[in-house]
Amino acid sequence: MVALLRNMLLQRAVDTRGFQLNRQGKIGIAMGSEGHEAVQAGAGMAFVRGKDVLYPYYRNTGILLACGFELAGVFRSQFARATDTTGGRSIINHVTDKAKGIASISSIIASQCTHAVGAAYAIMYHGERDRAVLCTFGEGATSEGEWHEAVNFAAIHRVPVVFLCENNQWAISTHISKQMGNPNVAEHAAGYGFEGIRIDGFDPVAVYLAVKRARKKAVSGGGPTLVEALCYRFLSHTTDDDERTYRTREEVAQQRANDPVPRFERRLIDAGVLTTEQIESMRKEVTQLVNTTTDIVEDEPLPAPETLYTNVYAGPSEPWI
Ligand SMILES: Cc1ncc(C[n+]2csc(CCOP(=O)(O)OP(=O)(O)O)c2C)c(N)n1
Repeated sequence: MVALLRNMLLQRAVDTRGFQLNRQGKIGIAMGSEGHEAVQAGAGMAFVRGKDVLYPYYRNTGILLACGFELAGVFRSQFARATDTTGGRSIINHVTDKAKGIASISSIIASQCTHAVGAAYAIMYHGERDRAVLCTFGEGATSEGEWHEAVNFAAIHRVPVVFLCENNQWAISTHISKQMGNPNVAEHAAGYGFEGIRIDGFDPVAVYLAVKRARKKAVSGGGPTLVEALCYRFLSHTTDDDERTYRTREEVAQQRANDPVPRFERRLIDAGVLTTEQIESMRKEVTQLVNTTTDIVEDEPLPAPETLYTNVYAGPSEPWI
């Protein structure tokens, strides 16, 4: 419970810093995940380090951190430094860490779903029993053909994958009502013949338990599960977007009233797990960590101009799985 809260506080501190750095003109763009903290902390905790493979999407800093990705790596990507896992050549958050089972993020919405299913098929093909793939995406991704191809293939071949939909109701300015005829994403799984469940994405424990159960099913040959976690994006899609142009202040305020971070803090205080003072000192600790890390990474070198064409064309490569 304490680790879940720490991850949630860290996500929020990273988010806040990203938006500040962008406004200071230090980074090109920032993508906030405020409102997704509980989904990401819970799902990350269900991920088994050293075994599982994560196919994340761009709004997943929290899951990356919860799966063991280095905090400095997040800022190396934001600052586009040479030390970044892509050598400072990708758009922010498109990091990767093969040793930790964190696959590279693809900007093409839903393309990670086919990649994830391919990786899960490889795990099955090699007869590996206690490994699963966690594949995350927003509800907007479910309108893409590639999403349907991925879930269909996964269902037919019963591959060990957990699909986690972070349903925040908005795909940039497109509301879910303009995205699908049936706004219950979990129910879409039934059409493909596998289980879909809908959970409260503002509750990290509910997410942890659902993803953990789906993982257990996946590794024991039970095939995929679609976990739909209901959450909300409190900030703009990115710093290049202005959410005030397409949604009402009332709607945002209503969702804010249910903010997963203070809600989980209150739960831990009420249960006697932590005191208000302990939470405050944890908040200070993560903020300090973010400040120090930002300073260190900012001083790291930018990619050298002569590396401009490095990794542009595929060379010899090793398979992920
Ligand atoms: C195939 C494709 N179409 C459109 C885009 C542009 N785009 C980037 S993010 C985004 C919204 C996706 O929304 P959703 O999947 O709900 O995730 P969220 O950002 O809300 O977490 C779109 C349309 C893209 N990157 N790829």
